[in-house]
Amino acid sequence: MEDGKPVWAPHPADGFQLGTIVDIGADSLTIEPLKQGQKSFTAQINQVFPAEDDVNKHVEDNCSLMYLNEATLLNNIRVRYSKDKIYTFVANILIAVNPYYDIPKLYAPETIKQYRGKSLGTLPPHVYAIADKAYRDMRVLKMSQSIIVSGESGAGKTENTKFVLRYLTSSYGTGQDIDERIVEANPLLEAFGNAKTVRNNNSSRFGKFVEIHFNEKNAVVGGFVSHYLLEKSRICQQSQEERNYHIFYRLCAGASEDIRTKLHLGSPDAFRYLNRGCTRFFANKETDKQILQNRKSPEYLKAGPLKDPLLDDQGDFNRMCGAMKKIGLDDTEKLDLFRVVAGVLHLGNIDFEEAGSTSGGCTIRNQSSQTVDYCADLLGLEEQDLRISLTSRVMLTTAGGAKGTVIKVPLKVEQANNARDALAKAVYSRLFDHVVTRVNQCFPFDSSANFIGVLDIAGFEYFEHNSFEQFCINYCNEKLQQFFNERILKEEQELYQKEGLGVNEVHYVDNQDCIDLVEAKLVGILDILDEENRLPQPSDQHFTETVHNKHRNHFRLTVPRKSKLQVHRNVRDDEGFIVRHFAGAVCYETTKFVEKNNDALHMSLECLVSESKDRFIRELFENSNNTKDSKQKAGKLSFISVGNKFKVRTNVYTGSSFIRCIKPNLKMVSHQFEGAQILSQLQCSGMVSVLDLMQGGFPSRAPFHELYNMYKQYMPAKLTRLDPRLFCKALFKALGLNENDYKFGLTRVFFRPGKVRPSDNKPLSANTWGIHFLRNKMLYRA
Ligand code: AD9
Ligand code: MG
Repeated sequence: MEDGKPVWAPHPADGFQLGTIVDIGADSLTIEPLKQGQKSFTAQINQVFPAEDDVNKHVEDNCSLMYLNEATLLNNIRVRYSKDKIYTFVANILIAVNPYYDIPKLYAPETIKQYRGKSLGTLPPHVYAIADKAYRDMRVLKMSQSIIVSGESGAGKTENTKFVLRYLTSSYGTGQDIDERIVEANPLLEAFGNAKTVRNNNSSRFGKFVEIHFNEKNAVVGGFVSHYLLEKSRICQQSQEERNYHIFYRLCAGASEDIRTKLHLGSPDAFRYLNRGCTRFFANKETDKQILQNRKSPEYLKAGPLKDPLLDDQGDFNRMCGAMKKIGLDDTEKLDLFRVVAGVLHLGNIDFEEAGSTSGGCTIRNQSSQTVDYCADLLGLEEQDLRISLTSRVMLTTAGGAKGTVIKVPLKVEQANNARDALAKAVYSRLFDHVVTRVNQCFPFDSSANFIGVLDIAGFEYFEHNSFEQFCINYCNEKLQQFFNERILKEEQELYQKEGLGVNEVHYVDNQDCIDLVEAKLVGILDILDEENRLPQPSDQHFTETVHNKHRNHFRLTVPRKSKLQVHRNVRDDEGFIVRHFAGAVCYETTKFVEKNNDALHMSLECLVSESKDRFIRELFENSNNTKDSKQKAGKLSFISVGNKFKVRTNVYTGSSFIRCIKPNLKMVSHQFEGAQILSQLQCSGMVSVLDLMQGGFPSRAPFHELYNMYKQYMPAKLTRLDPRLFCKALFKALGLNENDYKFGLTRVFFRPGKVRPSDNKPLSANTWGIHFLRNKMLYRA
């Protein structure tokens, strides 16, 4: 950072601001902002970064900037975003900023055609460029590829995933039904697995890995979707201003009169599972406020207080039905799905009250009588069986030495509420599993040569209160971060070493210890939790104490009382733990960890549904190993570990590309760039470590043999007799390249960052011209 040259210094809202250094202290700098009328301030030396000469200029590949640091990256993304250029490369990694509006032609069929078969870097950065690279790599290397899409809630992961699927099926499909089905499966999955949250009106509450399979000739033959961890708690309760899964509201809003009558549907606010979390949605709009005030208005009566002005449930219902038809679901199948959805809604309306007798048990309230009828009818159950199963539990007793006697234990009101909710969660999550299975039947394939998989899972989550769901999601992100570190940082450094470049090592935080803390055999948190679930009387408290006891003094684990935040300090040590993740420390409150880790139902409920008169309901439960298990252990609560199902195997991904999605602002609006918050996303996603590596290293490179093949025809015959490495040396001399800007490895040549920047207003030096020339002529990335 030279005297008087502008630098980027921290700014609380924008991330960075331009200034000049006016004084240098021991470990801090005094900065005078360039903006008129602002006061000087001090900043730590390691938070101040050199700025590019022209801060209004932007580049497609961030690596072609002169200075690679978090400030120049943020500025480059900012300038590009202001021009609707939402995609930017950092070498092979694609950064995608959510525009929150449809940019004209960005995803048009013509654009798809343009990107087909083009090398990375020849056209502007785009999600299509990444999709095409994955395809070409698959074809050339004959190896399956994966694209890992990450970012926080609302950053655009699901939308970009859909663009990848659409691109691959329309560019490399066979033009048959199957291509469309792969795309049309999404509205169905989203109807059942997405919901409105405060962060995203269409938030995916499950993770998915979508594979598109190709035959020997590299044409699309089919697809396969795997899903991870549907958020079950949402089925029974939602936070303020959040909703349950879309399907519930859509069905209420869009079903025909005939179906409404059959399923006894009313407005969404008539159902407990829909009307508890979300008090009202009429957020800011004046018109919506007016509608809300006039509770007798036709709009209000039709929509009910749960109508979200931002969502069109009725229109979405029709679109969803269209998608169902396209993927081949007939009316019977459709009605099967709707019947279960309605059954869950009615189940939620069943209320209990204390029984008058001395048994300590409870009964179903009189007012709920009809609801019980509806629910039993829709789920194919005997009404009396449903009543009994919800208010009592079958247990095995060993009392009086009479081993194995089955007794019925009455449930208290609270226990019956829990049983009802557990049944609702089990039925709905099985229904979701079924939807995924059914979707997979829509694009079957006999055999495939390779696939391209796209991973779309929730990014790192950190709320005021964090529970089991956040624990699983963050663990999964920890694994992905490790995979990213290994793929990008470790491999890059190993390559430098192998090629003998003598580049200083870049340190990044290895998070293996954090992963071990969660998944290690026996002592890992997931195994401790499983062990707890197997105890006769498991408790969250005992589980939490075991975690602390087993990992005293673990660098990654600490007690809530040591938190910097008051809200976490209020959590007792036996009610939670803090894990230091790569992206920050998170305090997990362990209440309900044991319950949430168990996918099994009480025996009585399990038997009830698995013996339903309704074939469809029976099948939902037959297909799970749950039933068999619970029958074997009659009377005992069977245990099916949720946490272990969630253990991620990142090493199965072969060749892989990364898309880092960025949410530009919290308001979810277009044209608003909140610098500080974007910077923190870039830091969390590991992009900053990548830049450090690139700044000290050589982000662009080309194998000698490629350069040789490309240029031999232009060179005198004498030169072409040289071996490719010597040939390249001669070529570079001929082009007049500066020796500081590149390095010869054993098999390829590497270029320094910032040396390939074409300039608009300055004539290209021989050196820049030479590299620029090479860059345009060759596939410059290995
Ligand atoms: V979550 O973790 O599932 O809560 P995502 O998946 O990261 O989240 P999503 O893809 O659902 O976010 O994007 C959120 C919203 O942003 C979408 O519903 C769109 O309205 C909007 N969006 C995202 N990407 C684009 C885009 N490329 N163009 C236009 C977009 N709008
Ligand atoms: Mg999503």
